Amino acid sequence: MAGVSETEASCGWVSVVMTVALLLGSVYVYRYVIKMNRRRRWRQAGKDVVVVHCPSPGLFTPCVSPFVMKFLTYLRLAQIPYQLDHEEPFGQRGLCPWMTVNGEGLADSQLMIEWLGQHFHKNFTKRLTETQQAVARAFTIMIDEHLCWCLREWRFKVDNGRNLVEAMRQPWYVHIFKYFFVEARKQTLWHQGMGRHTHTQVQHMTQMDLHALSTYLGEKPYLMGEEASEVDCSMFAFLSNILYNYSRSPYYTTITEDYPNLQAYVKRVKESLWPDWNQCVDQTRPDPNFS
Ligand SMILES: N[C@@H](CCC(=O)N[C@@H](CS)C(=O)NCC(=O)O)C(=O)O
Repeated sequence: MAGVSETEASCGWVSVVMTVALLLGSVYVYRYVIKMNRRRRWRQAGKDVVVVHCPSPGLFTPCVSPFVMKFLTYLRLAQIPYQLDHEEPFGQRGLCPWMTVNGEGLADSQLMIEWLGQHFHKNFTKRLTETQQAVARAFTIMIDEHLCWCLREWRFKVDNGRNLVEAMRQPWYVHIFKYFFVEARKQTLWHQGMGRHTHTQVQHMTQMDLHALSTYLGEKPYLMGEEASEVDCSMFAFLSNILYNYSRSPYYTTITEDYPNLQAYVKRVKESLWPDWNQCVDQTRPDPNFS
């Protein structure tokens, strides 16, 4: 009798394992089919139409990610047609934004801008002198690779992601996962290095970056002179991020009180490249006339 029960028991386990394997397999196939369908749709966007993969719009900016804003601003500057996809905001390399163009995927705002610049012959930095090109390059790296981490330090270490969550429409479960997300971002800050400094030190570094931008911009309409170039896409993206999505940070106060030329710059770029700003932000925000 005992032998029969053991056989029955092992048959039971086998069925459980097979059912679980079948379920997991079905989920995998289902997800694969969905993924392939999305790619087919993106390929059908049209020749040379850029599909930008990014999160849904924020409440105050068309996207809370400054790198997405940088990329979208470039597409507008270069007048390259694009479509938005919010279903797969992170690409194969786990980076956001990424793009699909003519069926090919590419990630990293800077690499994408350089690729599109060559493909569409839209390189605005090229018309600058060699020295100006070097300055534009240095400012781009300062913004994307230094200022970016300084701002993240406030966002995650000081503010614990509160201002970020306020800038997006949130399904209820986001508040449960926020803690883990913020802790993971603090780890990233630590590994990058910025998270090892005191907030006072980071605040000083941020002020220096903003001061450098304000000084070099001076009275010019754009960072490199009379016309906008690629570096303005980074600059506009990060400064507008501070003004709209870091409203409780000391950096918001720095710009609005100490650097009126940076504030005027954001207004100018926004008016010229984002006249439809209010239609691009999440329409559920409390005040649609917020500017
Ligand atoms: N160098 C990249 C940076 C992009 C980036 O850091 N994006 C963030 C969102 S704003 C991201 O993808 N984070 C994913 C992660 O840190 O794992 C670019 O220029 O696009």
